[in-house]
Parts: sequence; structure tokens; C-alpha cells
Amino acid sequence: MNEFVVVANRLPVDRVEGGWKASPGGLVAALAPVLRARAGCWVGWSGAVDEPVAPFRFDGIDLHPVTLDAQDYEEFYEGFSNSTLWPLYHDLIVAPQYNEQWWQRYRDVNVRFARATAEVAAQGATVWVQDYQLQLVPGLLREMRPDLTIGFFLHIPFPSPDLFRQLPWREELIGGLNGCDLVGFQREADERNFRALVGDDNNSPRSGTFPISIDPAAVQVGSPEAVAKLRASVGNPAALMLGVDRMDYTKGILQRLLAFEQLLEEGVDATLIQLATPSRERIEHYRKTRRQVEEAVGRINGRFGSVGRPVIHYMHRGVSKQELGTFYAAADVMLVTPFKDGMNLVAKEYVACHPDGDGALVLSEFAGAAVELHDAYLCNPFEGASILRAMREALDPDPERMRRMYARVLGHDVHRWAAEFLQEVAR
Ligand code: ADQ
Repeated sequence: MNEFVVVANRLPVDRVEGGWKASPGGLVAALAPVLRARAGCWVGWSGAVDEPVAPFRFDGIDLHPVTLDAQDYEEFYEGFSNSTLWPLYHDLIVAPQYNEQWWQRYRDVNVRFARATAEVAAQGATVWVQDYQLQLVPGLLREMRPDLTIGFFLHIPFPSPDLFRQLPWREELIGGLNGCDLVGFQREADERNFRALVGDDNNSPRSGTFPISIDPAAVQVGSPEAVAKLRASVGNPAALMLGVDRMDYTKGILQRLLAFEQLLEEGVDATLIQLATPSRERIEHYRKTRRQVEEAVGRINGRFGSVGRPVIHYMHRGVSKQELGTFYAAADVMLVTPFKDGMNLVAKEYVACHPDGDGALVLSEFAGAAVELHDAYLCNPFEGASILRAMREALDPDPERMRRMYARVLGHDVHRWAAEFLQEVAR
């Protein structure tokens, strides 16, 4: 039996030929030491549809897989989680869809996760539930296992009460969170939205703000040789700019490309590398975002590029941590321009690759990261001219600003995040 249980939509592993490999992520890095120290386990989905997997041990951690079938994937994951909650919680960048069948399925899957957790948690154990896909789990668990201490952390923004009240199932979702001892948010603004909704009576859980961060040890800063090679391969531009995102409509990739186009119109010598990991590709809004981004890349390269010398290098795929570290270290300007983002770890990873004060960060004021990284060149991604202004400023950066941001990120890493949450939930 486990004294400490992490419950997340995904297990911290990915299926590969003949076995499993660790899926790199800050959450695993932060929780693995705690899991090992406290005889803990992880409950989650393996990522493979319709594939029941028996519990197994990986890298010193016990994993308890929850099975999802094709319909769960469609209705719980793509449907309610990513076509209802995701757009609603990101302030309606696209319209959320309200579908009764998806909701039913969301509840069913949450029941399954809660049961799986109830089975493996020791008497009086601490359970830490992660993110918007599992908001009903705390309430369900509280009924099954009143002895548990239950924490929940929301990785994405929490919307204003007026937006939240659009949800036909708002009572049930809040009931789910009311099962917690502690609900954690990325920003104080998210926590305030939640408090405005639930009030301060005895039925509502404690809440707190715990901005997530990175594991500095996992960031592989590119070597000077690798950086020089990369810069040469893109023609040693005066300014190398970089974007790194999941291909998601919340990230403002198109708006960033359009601002970059204007910068080129002004005659600035700049090259942009845009990496975009494929994401949620069966959802039409995601396909549309990809089409728009790729159309813009083609058009801008058509206008400003020449043979062997595009102005935008675009890759629609994930890259290794090592490659990513080289891109981060090589970039003079990092562009992080989401319309809304819980935190945005890319911004913090970039900063962690610039210990000496070089480089510059253009950052949306609507990313959670902007609270701590207020020394970035902040912009409003809804206003093209604002992104352009921040880009121009970032071309002549003040190194003190990057140094202060570096100190902040290194001083507030993901280990501290986990420790602060766990200390508070135990209080
Ligand atoms: P995401 O929306 O996925 O996370 P983010 O925080 O930026 O956003 O994390 C993305 C991660 O994927 C980063 O670690 C980045 O290095 C990696 N990544 C992105 N593109 C990549 C590529 N092409 N190749 C390799 N790696 C790539 C959600 C919330 C965020 C919140 C996190 C954590 O939306 O706001 O910060 O959870 O709480």
C-alpha cells in the first residue's frame, strides 16, 4: 500500500517497441524523488488506446495503469477535456462545445481513476491529483476514502466565474474540487477566480498559488560549438528568433509570425526558427491552427526568402532535449506569445539556458510566467503592434533583465514547487 499517490491523466512513460521509456517532463522530475522517498505510486493512462496493462515498476516507481478505450479517448479526452474544458478555461479563444454524452463519459472515466486510486492508497495516505481532466476525482475519492488527504493542482488557468458558469455541469465540477483538502493554482488570479466562485464557507477547500517551474538539471544548455554550427546553418543572421510550442490555438503562433513579417518589412535582418509539436490533431480547431500557421510560413518565405535561405525554418515535430537546448542557447530572442497559458515552461527553459545575461524573452502578459518573469519584453498578443514593439525592444536587450530572470527561475525550480504544495497540503 502506498503512502503517497500521484494521479494524472497520463503515466510518466510512453509505449515503445517492446517496452516503455520515460516521458520527459517536469512533473516526473519533481515527483520521482518524492515517490521514491515516500513509497509512492502513480495512477494514470498508458497513452495506448484499448490496451489493458498490468501494474508495473519503472525506474523505481510503481505504475498503476487505467485503461481507456477508443470511445473514452474521443469523448473524455478529445471531447470534454479538450473541446469543452480547455477552450473554456482559456477564455474562449475558440467556442467550447457542451455535449451531454461527453460529460457522461468524463464522469465515467473519473470514476475509474478514483476507484483505481482508492485501491492502491494506504490508510491515511496523501493523494495528489493533477489537472483539468480529473476534476471529479477528489470528490469521488473523498466519498470512497474519507481517511485520505487529497490535493489537486490545476496546470491551466481557472476562468472568471462568469465564464465558468456557462458550464451546464458547473455544480458537479465544483463538487469534485470540494473533495480536496487543498486546491493549487498557477497564478493568484486563477485562485481568486476560484474563490469568487466557491466563497469561503466551511464546505470549500483551502486553496493556494504555486507557480510551477522547471527542473534545471534536465535542461541541456547547448555548447558553444553546437550553437555556432546551428547559427551557421541558418546563415548567421544578425538576429536569430525562436518559437517552441505545442501546435495549439492558445499559443498565438500565427500572430507571432505576422509580427515577424512586419519586422522583415522594416528591413530587419532576422531569421525565425519555429518548432511546433503535433498536438490533438483529430480536433478541427487544431487542424485549422496548423493550416493557418503553415500558410503563413509559406507566404512569408515566399516574400522574403531566397534559394537556400528561408527566413522562417519551421518544423512540425518534437525534438530531443539536447537539440532543444541548442536552439534555446542559440536564439537571440525567444518568442512566447500565448493568448492565455497556465504558466508556459518554454519561457523558463529559455531563461535557464542564458545564465550570462545574453538573449531576450518576448513574453505575453497572458502567460502565467509573466508574473515572475516581468523583466521580459511583455506584449499583448491580441495587438499585432504590441508584439512587434516587444520584438524591436528585444533586439537591443538589457542583460540585467535576463540575469534577474535567471536568478528567479533557478531559485524557484520544480522541486521547490512540489515541496511547497506538499507541505501546504499536509498542514
Ligand atoms: P503546455 O501547454 O504543454 O503545458 P508548456 O508549459 O510550454 O505548455 O510545456 C511544453 C513542454 O513541451 C516544454 O517542456 C517544452 O520544452 C516541450 N516542447 C514543446 N515543443 C517541443 C518540441 N517541438 N520539441 C521538444 N519539446 C517541446 C501545460 C500548460 C502550461 C503549463 C504546463 C505545466 O498549458 O501553461 O506551464 O502545463 O504546468
